[in-house]
Amino acid sequence: MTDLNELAAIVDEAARTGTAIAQLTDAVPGLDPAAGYAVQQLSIARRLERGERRIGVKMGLTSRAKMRQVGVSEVIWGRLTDAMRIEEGGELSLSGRIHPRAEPEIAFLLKKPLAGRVSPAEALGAVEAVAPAMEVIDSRYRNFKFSLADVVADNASSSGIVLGALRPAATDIANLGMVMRIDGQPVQIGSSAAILGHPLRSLVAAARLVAEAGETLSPGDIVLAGAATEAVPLQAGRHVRTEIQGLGSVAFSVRGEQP
Ligand code: 0L1
Ligand code: MG
Repeated sequence: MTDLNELAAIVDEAARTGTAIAQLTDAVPGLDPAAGYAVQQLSIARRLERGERRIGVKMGLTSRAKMRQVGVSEVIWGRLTDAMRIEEGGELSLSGRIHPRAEPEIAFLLKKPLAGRVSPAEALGAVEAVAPAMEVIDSRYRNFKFSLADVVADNASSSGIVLGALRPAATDIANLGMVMRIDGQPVQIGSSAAILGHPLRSLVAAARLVAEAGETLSPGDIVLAGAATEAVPLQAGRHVRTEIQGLGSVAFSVRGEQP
């Protein structure tokens, strides 16, 4: 029988030390997505035991561009902790990261609990504010290659999040132009409509998926809605900035000298 605790220790250690590992499914071909979520939960529990604090959840693979990029075609979710926060305008350290990529996102800040099957209107009623955001993903698997169960076990590749200024929840986020630039050059251009047709649908899906795991989204939680475009590899010394029409911008620099 597979020891899920052992698998959780493997992905946790890979994330903690920035060490690439083989896919868990190479050794455990029968690992399914449900077991992957169990591994994720156990690996995050290890982070919480080390003193990290849960701050919300991320939704992953919420756009066709993302699904195409990694060859997995299901929306997934992962857990966010305070150790993943990058200060707006601050620096991302490459230390402890393997092959990080950035992607443009929209974030929700919640003011009410949310869980289970909810309508978009109910989901919106739980939102305190929205913000431009970027996620830094860093699959712990060699060459960013994984199956659905692998990526779920690896906390949906989460590694860092940066949030811009909060905007009122009533801001229309249905179809906002998004441009991500590296050193001023556009590297990804998209629309918030690429996020499941409307980013609010991602919050609806988050409420359903956390409830399936016996959890609730809580007041004060951040929910990253998922990327509108493909993710872009990061290198030392680069400046990364995303502008979202009507929402403002969010930026960070990657620490170090340009190669
Ligand atoms: O946030 C995301 O969409 C990432 C989900 C995991 C797949 C990947 O590593 O790109
Ligand atoms: Mg993402």
